[in-house]
Amino acid sequence: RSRLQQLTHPEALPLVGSARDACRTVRVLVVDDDGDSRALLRRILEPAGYEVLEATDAESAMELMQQFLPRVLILDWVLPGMDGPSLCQCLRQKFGGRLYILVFSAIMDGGHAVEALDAGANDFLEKPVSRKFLLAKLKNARAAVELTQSLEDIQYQSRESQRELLLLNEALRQVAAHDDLTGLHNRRSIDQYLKEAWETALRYGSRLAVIMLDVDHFKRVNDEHGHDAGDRALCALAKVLKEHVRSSDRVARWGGEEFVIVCSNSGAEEAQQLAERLRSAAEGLNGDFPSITLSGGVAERVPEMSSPDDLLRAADQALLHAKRDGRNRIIL
Ligand code: GH3
Ligand code: MG
Ligand code: MG
Ligand code: MG
Repeated sequence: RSRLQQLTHPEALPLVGSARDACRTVRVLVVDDDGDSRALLRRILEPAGYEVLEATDAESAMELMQQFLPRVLILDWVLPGMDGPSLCQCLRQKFGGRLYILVFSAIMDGGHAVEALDAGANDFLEKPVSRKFLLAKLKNARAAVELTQSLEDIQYQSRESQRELLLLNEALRQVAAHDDLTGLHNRRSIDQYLKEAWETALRYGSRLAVIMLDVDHFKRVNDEHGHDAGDRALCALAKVLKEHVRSSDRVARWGGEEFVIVCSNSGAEEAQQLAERLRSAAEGLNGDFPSITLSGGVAERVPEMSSPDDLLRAADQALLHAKRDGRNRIIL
């Protein structure tokens, strides 16, 4: 593909420079192969406060468009390489409503004018042009461009506030779903998650298991070492739990020193093995906190159960057994 084809392709090259910067002073791109004609326009436009860019053909025009994003374009209708209508259409397609196109021609009879407007031009000018007439047309162009700019600014701002709102919302959702001390999901979050996992298991007939863990004699741990030391033990435990589970398992702090793990696509035996690994890892933990042990109950969804609560109750029953049987153990 030629350079010109590359540049004029609607999806070619992202815009360089931001559209927002481009319009502080109105930049006008004059596209004309005739040097005298360009010089004349520059002499009129610059003293009137316009920034003038010059191109001699379609290719350099597209290059300058990419680079400087002028908002107003004065386009000579007869150009080498690519004719006025094609360039006009292509510019309109690529830059949309943010570009004001003034077609400039020595033979602007009715037919040409219609052709220019059809190709997407906003207005046209006849050569030779008087200074007054040109500036009047440019004033119009400027007003149109500024209006478009304001609309773009408003759209930009509303997109920005929407984005901020979404981020804030997401942050709030994160805070609402997590436990402050351990960073694990909290009870509300795991409740919701379990409901969804339950529905999925029902729909696909997949297995679903739950582990309920409780720190043994934690009241005693607190009494002997202080509440802060107890907190550090809970945090260390939470970290271990997170590190040991698969990505399809979800760990949550269910209450004070109780944790729940929802194991999707796991049967009772698999969950029991995981619980056992967790129990053993907790037992082996040491650091700047009192040592602890865990009791755990495991349950799997069976057809007799009618809701996630049944599953949780079954895990809680098993946990109770583990406590009664002497703690630091997992019961299925
Ligand atoms: P068991 O083996 O039967 O579970 O005995 P336990 O002492 O662990 O059970 P109990 O439910 O009687 O006591 C739980 C204790 O956990 C009481 C409470 O002070 C402590 N606890 C709950 N939440 C926190 C917490 O966030 N930080 C600390 N440090 N302690 C907590
Ligand atoms: Mg020409
Ligand atoms: Mg407890
Ligand atoms: Mg306990």
